[in-house]
Amino acid sequence: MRGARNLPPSAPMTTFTTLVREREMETVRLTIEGMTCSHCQAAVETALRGQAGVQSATVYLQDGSAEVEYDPASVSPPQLTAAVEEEGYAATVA
Ligand SMILES: [Cu+2]
Repeated sequence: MRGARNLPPSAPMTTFTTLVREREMETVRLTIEGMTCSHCQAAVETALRGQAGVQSATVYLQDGSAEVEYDPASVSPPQLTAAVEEEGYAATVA
């Protein structure tokens, strides 16, 4: 058939790297001293969750610990422990 296009051999596939800017979250475990009841637990959780860059914070009353998922570009573990200490509990990076 006249006019049929002569298609070029298929060009090598270009790999388009989809840059899903997934924030690189980090997790840190803190040791927290002084929590005695669920009120303490809630206070520490609120303090941690109130920090910019904190994605999630779970406080374990019985363990005296917390697990915090955070964006290292926004907040650092020393800032997290400082936030807990402002609530009146001793906190260290586990
Ligand atoms: Cu308490």
